[in-house]
Amino acid sequence: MVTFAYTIAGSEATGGAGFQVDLKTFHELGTYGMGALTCIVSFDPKNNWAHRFVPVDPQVIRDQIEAATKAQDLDTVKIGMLGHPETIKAVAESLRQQEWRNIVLDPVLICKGQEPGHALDTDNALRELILPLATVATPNYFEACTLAGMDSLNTVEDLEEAARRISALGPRYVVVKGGIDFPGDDAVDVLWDGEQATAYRTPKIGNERVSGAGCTLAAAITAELAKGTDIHDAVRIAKEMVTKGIDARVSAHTPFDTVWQGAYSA
Ligand code: PXL
Repeated sequence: MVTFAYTIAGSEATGGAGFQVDLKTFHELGTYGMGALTCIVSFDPKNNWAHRFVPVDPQVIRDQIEAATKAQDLDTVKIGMLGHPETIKAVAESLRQQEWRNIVLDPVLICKGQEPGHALDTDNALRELILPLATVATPNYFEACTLAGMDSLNTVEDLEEAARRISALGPRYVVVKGGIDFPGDDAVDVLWDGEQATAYRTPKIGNERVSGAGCTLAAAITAELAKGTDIHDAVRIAKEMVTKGIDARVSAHTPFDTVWQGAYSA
């Protein structure tokens, strides 16, 4: 039987992040990927690869979600970049049309190239309308600080505290990704499962950001949860996939290398 994994996310035209990464990850983990586009990001090579951002019309987002959810009985969805308050309203409304077993929110907050005023509205709308619907949230260092109201995360206990605080805003499970901003030699992710925290550690691979790592992690958790994998195993598998994908990263003319999802099964 085929397992479906669904994403509601933005296109990043170079293939390094967003919707493209979600579909590649879903496929790599043996699920049938489907999705709705929320926005189109085209980096500008003439301007330091700055983000050019175009939101998709909210009605077109509703239409896409209607088409997919009527075509298949979907129960697991990943939410990636939304980027605009009207987008967030449309997605929240569409999500409330049916029951979901898993709503995995990668709380992509600000994106370079967006206006700060806009970003604040977007952050607030995400916190108010989407976070309470999520069953899993996967904030990175910056997003965890913002959502948890903490200035910095310096210890594993800080990662746990941030995860607990974000869980209180809605999602039962929270994975805080320490990434390269977290001090030390390890890339540390902490899962709060509502009762206890589990830390997942791998040695950092270099000290440069790799594009698509966060998208890959959240999409892999989504695919695994869709297949019925327990959250602890889902996070472990997802981290393994990201680690292999960073090890085998693809370089580009953009400022960042990107994760190679195909390295997982290769
Ligand atoms: O990595 C965050 C992200 C998610 N989705 C889209 C993006 C980016 C970053 O560039 O463009 C569409």
